Amino acid sequence: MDYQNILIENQNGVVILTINRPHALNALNMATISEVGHFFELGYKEIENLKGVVITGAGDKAFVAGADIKEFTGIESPEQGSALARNGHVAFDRMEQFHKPVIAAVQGFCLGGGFELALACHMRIAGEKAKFSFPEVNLGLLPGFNGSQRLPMLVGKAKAFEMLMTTDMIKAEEAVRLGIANHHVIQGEEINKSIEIIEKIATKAPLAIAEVIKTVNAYQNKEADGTEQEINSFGYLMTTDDFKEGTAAFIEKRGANFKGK
Ligand code: DAK
Repeated sequence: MDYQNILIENQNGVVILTINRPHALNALNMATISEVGHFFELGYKEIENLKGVVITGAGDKAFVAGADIKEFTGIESPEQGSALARNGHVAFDRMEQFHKPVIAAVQGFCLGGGFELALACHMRIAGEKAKFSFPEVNLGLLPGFNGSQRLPMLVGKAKAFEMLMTTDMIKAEEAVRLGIANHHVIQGEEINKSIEIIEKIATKAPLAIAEVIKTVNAYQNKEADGTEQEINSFGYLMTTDDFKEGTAAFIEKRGANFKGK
């Protein structure tokens, strides 16, 4: 497949997958999510001696500044919204279940859907300018790609509530303290550190690594209603007036006037 929104670079068996939409701070539109999903289903098979994947964003300002807010229009029913969320779940789950290590190299804003992308990776390396936040409630939404379920696994329920409800930004050092990031590094070293970890893992038994990935993921897969709840809540919220107001306010660069409807 010819990718339009992501770059694939093979560095001695380590793939650097770059979300390449710097004009929109690498915001994830649906096409980008499909391309990421395609790479983890089929695209990777073209890489010989694949050791692992580093996911990063183009430029030094943002890893990914969320889902593409300008694409948030035309949703008429909760079912349509939920279907979109489900597509994202499929792509991100495929990445989480990938049999080789997948590491997010986060060099700047890591927001909303971008934070969800990073949380679906097996590990995260934060540059000193990395900033993690879930701003969805500013737009009248909640995370739609399983972030509401993955975040509390790392930080616990109370901190997850705080982050999801206040939208506060978490910096690199605190991200490590909270268990969101594995390491923080000086700016510009995120990819190198990720490659170093993947090269180390590449010296271990590949089947064992694949089983470690399956097993640790099984701990997370609790068949909880939380995931269904998120999908249904997401679909519902996409049809509310507050959601329309939140997205319109962003696009028009003004404050939102929410009505609770
Ligand atoms: N979407 C679209 N464009 C974005 C964007 C985004 N998320 N973030 C930034 N941009 C664009 C800006 O509009 C601007 O474009 P121009 O105006 O130049 O054309 C350009 O990137 C540069 O951004 P700024 O001028 O705003 O840069 P600043 O340094 O001033 O600010 C910022 C950086 C990161 C603080 C700011 O850009 C910002 O607040 N961005 C939005 C953050 C945000 O709210 N992200 C969305 C979170 S909600 C879904 C599933 C999941 C989700 C959605 C749908 N489905 C199943 C459908 C998840 C939702 C989210 O991610």
